[in-house]
Amino acid sequence: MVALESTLISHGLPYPQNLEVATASEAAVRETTGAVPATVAVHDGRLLVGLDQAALEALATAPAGSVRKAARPSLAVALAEGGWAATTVSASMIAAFAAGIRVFATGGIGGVHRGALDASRSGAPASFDISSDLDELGRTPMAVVCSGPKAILDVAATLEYLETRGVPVVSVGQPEVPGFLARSSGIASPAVAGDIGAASEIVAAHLGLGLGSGVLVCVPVPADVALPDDVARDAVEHAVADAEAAGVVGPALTPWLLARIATLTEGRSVPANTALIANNARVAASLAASLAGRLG
Ligand code: PSU
Ligand code: MN
Repeated sequence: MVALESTLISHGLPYPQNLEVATASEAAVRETTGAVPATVAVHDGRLLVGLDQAALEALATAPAGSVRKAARPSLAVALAEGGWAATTVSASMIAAFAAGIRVFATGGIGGVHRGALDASRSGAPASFDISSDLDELGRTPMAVVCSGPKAILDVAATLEYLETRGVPVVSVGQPEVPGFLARSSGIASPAVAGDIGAASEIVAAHLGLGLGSGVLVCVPVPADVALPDDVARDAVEHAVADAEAAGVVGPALTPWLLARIATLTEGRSVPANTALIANNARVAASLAASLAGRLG
């Protein structure tokens, strides 16, 4: 089984690309013989692990603002209030782990936002905005396949936080941590695996230790759709400055930045984002296949 999240459907990408990528990710998992996808969401008080096509469509086409974003701290509210909620990495990990799933795929994880730890250039105080995705990785023992922390973040601080919380970060096929929409973040990866087989050895060893934490497996965006490093960096710098000027904070910040980057790159970020998500689902399925029968 490979779990998939739903916030990227409802909050991360525009329609119809969000529905296309949700469908393509499920299909990408099924390319591996025996692998089964399970997209996670909340509906009318129930935590769903596995959505049918009608549910994916409901999430993808819901009017803006009508679907909650459920993370570890907001999951109870989402369950109690009814209706649809999309689950972030943290809430999806909770649900998937409870269902016995040990491999999960997303686009880019949340992390330490820029300006979380120190005052910004414009004088705004430190926001302390650190995604609950990071603590979830520190406490839920499963493999999370992504294309690195989202480039909108303070990637170096995010990696330090993961180290503190005991989360191995393994980049596949390159010495640098992937840069989400770009191939490289420019930061050396704490650990490197030559291929998925080598990554699965590390995942099996880590989960076998019973330390309680998860492991982050980072796969770069496919080269044919990757944004050039400088284009990605420029768009991120501008988007972060614009968010600060617009006063966007809290759970709204990540969706706002992703939408702003799409505008600033004249839509070029969207094919990169959708391709990396489906590719990560494909990689997660082959990781799950090589782990099958090896985890307790
Ligand atoms: N990856 C993407 N697009 C997204 C997200 C991840 O390619 O929209 C979502 C994930 O659900 C992640 C969330 O858990 O953004 C992080 O939000 P926050 O920074 O508010 O914790
Ligand atoms: Mn946050």
